[in-house]
Amino acid sequence: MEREQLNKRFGLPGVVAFGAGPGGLTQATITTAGGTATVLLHGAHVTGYRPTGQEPVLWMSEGSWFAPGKPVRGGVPVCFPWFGSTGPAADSPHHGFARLVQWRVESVRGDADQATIVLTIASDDHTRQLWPREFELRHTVTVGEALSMSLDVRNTGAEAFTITEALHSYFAVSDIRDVAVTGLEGAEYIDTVGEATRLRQGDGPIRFESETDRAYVNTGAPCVLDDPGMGRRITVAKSGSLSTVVWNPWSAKAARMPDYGGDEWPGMVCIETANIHDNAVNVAPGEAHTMDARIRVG
Ligand code: TA6
Repeated sequence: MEREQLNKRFGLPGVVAFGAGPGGLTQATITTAGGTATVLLHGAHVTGYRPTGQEPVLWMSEGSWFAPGKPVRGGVPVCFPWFGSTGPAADSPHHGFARLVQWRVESVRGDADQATIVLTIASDDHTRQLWPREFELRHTVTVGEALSMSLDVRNTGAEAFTITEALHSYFAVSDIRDVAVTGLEGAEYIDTVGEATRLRQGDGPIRFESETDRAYVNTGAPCVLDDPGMGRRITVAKSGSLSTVVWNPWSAKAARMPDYGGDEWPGMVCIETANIHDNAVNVAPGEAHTMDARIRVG
């Protein structure tokens, strides 16, 4: 649907407007008293969130691609129907296809205090080639005092299916070497730097001294990102999610990524709301599953 039609049908004057975003991709800009956010129809990708009076909460690489069929490096990629390289084929797209396709606007609602956009995709000939299952996927993004995201999958086919998924949130930080993540104390995790190893988080916070790529499992706990350099704490709460991924590529891996500016790695950390590994989700025909993330400063 063209932007003019989107504004006519879904625009909320002064609150939700559709326009050309980076790379000319259609983007919803959501402006409320509590904060602003931007969401691409490409991948239903939240590219920015800035609470009023605060620095941007989400990180975006200067080297990110913004093109149909390409992943965006930053914001909140939607990883579905698989996480990482666990797709059905050797050439399955990393982190699934949901972040690579154009989503449709289903609805917009709200007011100057809080606004919600609902985006959706469903199985079609393209997705069936990648994953022979029937589904509807709905991403509900609410902006106000917090950024709330709700990823709802419904099995519209006759066969049960199992998914892994993530809201792969990239957070802006002063310097990765000075931040700490709490909330995962005592949780079991799979360290995927080098050979995958199962370990257990001690009773202290997660601190970062090198490439870090950990999938914490069987935990519904909220996380707190403590960033003294920016003088803020960011809380990542969740429901319907039993995995949390914590990632920073560090310098060497960052330098190898074509869509990641080489010297940007100190400025970000991913805290991803997920269901992966032990926490893969089985959805019976006609059933649905919802995973929620709620991000706020403080
Ligand atoms: O969430 C961590 C991770 O799985 C890392 O291993 C790294 O691959 C990252 O996701 C980014 O993946 P992408 O496909 O977006 O480059």
